[in-house]
Amino acid sequence: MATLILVLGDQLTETLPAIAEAVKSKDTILMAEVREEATYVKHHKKKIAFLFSAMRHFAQALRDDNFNVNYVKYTDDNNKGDLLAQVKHEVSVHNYDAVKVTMPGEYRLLKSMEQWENALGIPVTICDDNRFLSTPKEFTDWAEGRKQLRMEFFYREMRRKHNILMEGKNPIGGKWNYDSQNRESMPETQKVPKHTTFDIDDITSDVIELVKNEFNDHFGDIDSFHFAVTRKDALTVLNTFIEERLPNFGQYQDAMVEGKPWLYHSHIAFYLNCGLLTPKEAIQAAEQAYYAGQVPLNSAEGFIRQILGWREYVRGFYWHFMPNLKTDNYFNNSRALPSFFWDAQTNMNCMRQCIKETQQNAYAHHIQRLMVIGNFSLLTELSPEEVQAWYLLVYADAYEWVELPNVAGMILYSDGGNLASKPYVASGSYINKMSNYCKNCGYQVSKKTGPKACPFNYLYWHFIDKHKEKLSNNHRMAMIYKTYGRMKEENIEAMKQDATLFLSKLTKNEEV
Ligand code: FAD
Ligand code: DLZ
Ligand code: SF4
Repeated sequence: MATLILVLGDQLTETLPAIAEAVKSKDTILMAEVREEATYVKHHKKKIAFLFSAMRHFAQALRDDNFNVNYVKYTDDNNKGDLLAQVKHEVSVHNYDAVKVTMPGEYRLLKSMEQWENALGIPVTICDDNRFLSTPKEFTDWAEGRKQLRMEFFYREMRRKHNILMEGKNPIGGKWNYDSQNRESMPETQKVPKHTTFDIDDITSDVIELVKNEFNDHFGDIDSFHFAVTRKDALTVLNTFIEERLPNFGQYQDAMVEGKPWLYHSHIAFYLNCGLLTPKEAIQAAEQAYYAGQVPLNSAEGFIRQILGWREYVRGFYWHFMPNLKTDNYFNNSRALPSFFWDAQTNMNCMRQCIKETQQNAYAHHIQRLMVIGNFSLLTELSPEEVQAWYLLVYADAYEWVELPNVAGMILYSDGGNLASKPYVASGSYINKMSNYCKNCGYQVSKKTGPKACPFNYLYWHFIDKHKEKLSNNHRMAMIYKTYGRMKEENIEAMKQDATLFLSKLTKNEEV
C-alpha cells in the first residue's frame, strides 16, 4: 500500500506525524508551488520567494534523509495550478492507495480537504498538526462556559500545563506578567544590534528570478532578500536573538524608531509559522537564558507570553470562531483601502514609515501593525474584508489562522469584543510617546483641530463620539468616556468636522 503525503508550504517540519510516519520504501511526499496558493491574495513578492525557497530547501533535506519526494515547481509542465488538481493528477499517474495531509492553517483549505476523499475516490487522512502546544479542542473546552475570553487566563493555564517559568504552582518572581516594565520608548542614541542576514544561494536566486517573472504585479520589493530558508539558518536567527536582543526585548517591545525596522524583536514568526522552527524550542531557549542569568525576567516572560500565550491563543480562537470571524463587522465599516496602503505616499509620517518598511521587508513589528496601521484602519472605518486581505498578503509571516484573529479581533474589533476587551484605538500622543515619527511629519501632533492637526487626534474623538452607544458601557472605556463627557461641545464638533473632511478625502482617495 503506497501513500501520497501532501506537505504544504507552511508545514516544513520533519517531526510532523504525516512525515515522521512515512514508510520511506513505499510512500511519496508531494510538495507543489501552485498558482492558487500564491495568488488567492497577491502575496508580497518576498513572501513568495521566501516560502518557495524554504520549500525547495526542505524538499532537498527530505531527499537527503532518504524520503521519496515529488516536488512540483511553479513552471513545471505538469503543474496543475491548485493543490487538489495536483494531488488528483499524481494519484491518477502513480496509483496511490491513500492520501495523507496535515491539518492546514486555513479554514478554506480544511473545508476543501474534507471533500477530497469524494473527489479522489481513495481514503484521505487529515493528520494532527503537533507543532502547537495546545489543540483547537483544548481551546474550545477552555472557552465553553466562560462569559469572557481573555488571553491572560489561557496563558496562565499554558504556563502551568507546560511548567514554563514556574516555581511549583506559582509563577517565577511572583507575578504572571511583567508588562508594566515593557513600555519604554527608545533613546535616539541606543545602538541596536544588526539583524541576522544570510547570503542568497542558487536555489534562492532561481526563486527570486521566478518571482520577478511570474509575480511582478504583486506588492512589495524583492531586492535585498536576506531571510533564512533552512532550519539551520532559522536556528541561527533564534540563537542570535536570544544572545543579542532578548535582554532588551521586554523593555523596548513597544518602541518604534524611524529607519530601524528590526529593533529588539526576534524576527522568528516567519520561521515558526512555516515550520522551520518550533514554538517549544523558542520558548525553551528563552527560559534557559533566564535560568542562566543572561536575560531579565521581564524580557524572558514577555517573549514567552507572545508565543505560549498569544500565538497559541489566537490559533485556538481562530478555529473556535470560524467561519464567522471572517465576516463579522461590528461597526459596519466599508471604506475602501486608500491607495497609500500600496505605495506609502502619505504625509502622515508614521503611516509612511510603517508601510514603506512593510513594502521593503514584508515585516513590521507588532506595535507598528497594531497601533499605527491597525489603529488607523479602525479609526478610518476601513472595510474589514479589505484590511484582512491586506495583512494576509503583505507580511511574510501571515497565514490566516494567525493573521485573522489579530486583524478582526485585535485591531478592528469587528468581532464585537470576543478577543479584545476594548478597541485598540489611540490618538497621536501615543504614537508620539512610543516613536520619533512625529518629528518628521507633515502634521503636528500637538494640534487637535485644523489643517495641520494630527489626523489621529480628531479621528480618535470622532470614533469615541460615533460609537458611544456601543462602547460607553464597557468598563475599560469608562475613563475615556469620562474625559469625553467633560469636553466642550464646540471642541467635539470641531473634531467631528475635521474627521468628516478627512474621511471624505480618503473616500475620494485624495492625498492626506
Ligand atoms: P516578536 O515581537 O519577536 O514576538 C515573538 C513571537 O511571538 C512572534 O514571532 C510570534 O510568533 C509571537 N507573537 C507575538 N505577538 C503575537 C500575536 N499577537 N499573535 C500571534 N503570535 C504573536 N503574527 C504572525 O505571526 N502572523 C501574522 O500574520 C500576524 N499578523 C498580525 C496582524 C496584526 C494586525 C497584529 C496587530 C499582529 C499580527 N501578528 C502576526 C502578531 C505580531 O505582530 C507578529 O507575530 C510579530 O510582529 C512578528 O515579528 P517577530 O517574530 O519579530 O515577533
Ligand atoms: C502561502 C503559500 C504560498 C504563497 N504558496 C504555496 C504553495 O505554492 N504551495 C503550498 O503548498 N503552500 C503555499 N502557501 C502556504 C499555504 O497557502 C498554506 O498552507 C495555507 O494558507 C494554510 O495555512
Ligand atoms: Fe503620525 Fe500624527 Fe505623529 Fe504625524 S503627527 S507621525 S500623523 S501621529
